[in-house]
Amino acid sequence: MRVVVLTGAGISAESGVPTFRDSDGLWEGHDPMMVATPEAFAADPDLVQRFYDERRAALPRVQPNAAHRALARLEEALGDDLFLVTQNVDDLHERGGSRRVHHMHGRLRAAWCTSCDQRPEWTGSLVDRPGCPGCGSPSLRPDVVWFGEMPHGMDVIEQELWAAELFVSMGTSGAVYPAAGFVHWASANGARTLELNLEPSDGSAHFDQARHGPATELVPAWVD
Ligand code: BJW
Repeated sequence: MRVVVLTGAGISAESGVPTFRDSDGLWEGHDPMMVATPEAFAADPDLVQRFYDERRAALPRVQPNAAHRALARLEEALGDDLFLVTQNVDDLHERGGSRRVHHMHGRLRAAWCTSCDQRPEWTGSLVDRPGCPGCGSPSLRPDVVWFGEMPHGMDVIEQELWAAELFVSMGTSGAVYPAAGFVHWASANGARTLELNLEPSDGSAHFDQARHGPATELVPAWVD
């Protein structure tokens, strides 16, 4: 059976990674949603870089949880019949054992040179921003997808959704498109759809089935 799994911030919440919309936390007095925009980067690049530097620096302090590990077991069982697409920019799926992860909103550990279009890994040596290792330009930015930008690999995602027999969305509020619309793309082609989330998401009513609770309980129970 061809399965597409979409994950969001809720799957990493129990690892200690803050979600976007249920945290009351401001970052240095800013709403994180206002920082994760091209406009914020144009207005104050240092502030936005610091936001991502801090999140990147926090990665080694968080560990994959039972939900990430369950999805790695699912990949073992289904092989190429599983397509795992995440909105998360952390690396917890990979560290949980998943080998093929499609990061539609980019990765914290990657940089993007807007001058030469290379995407080097954002290693420790890039923290001081010496410039792009390819062309030397200072135009490196985090390789993440902000509002108004095109998510990565939409063509591949669309193909997978059309071919899916089962679509499962987990740990996402359903507030951000195009990911929030995947349930419609999958069900239009006859896939069954399932939501696993702490609470009903904005799109809950569009799924054939929904189960609500913490990801570390729901995801292993569904996989195993
Ligand atoms: C738990 C839990 C636990 C907690 N267990 N669960 C209509 C159609 C198409 C587009 C638009 C549209 N209207 C507006 C747009 C444009 C816009 C958009 O969607 N705006 C909305 C605000 C309305 N979208 C875009 O601009 C996107 N690009 C685009 O549309 O290009 C054109 C295009 C059109 C058509 C096809 C293709 C392309 C780009 C969106 C980029 C989003 N970027 C961010 C930042 C990434 C970098 C970074 O991390 O800093 O992505 S914003 C932020 O939101 C981040 C997330 O990936 C994303 C989604 O958040 P997520 O993961 O759902 O987290 P939360 O916090 O919202 O929810 C967590 C959930 O977990 C909650 O429900 C909790 O209950 C649950 N939870 N603990 C289980 N323990």
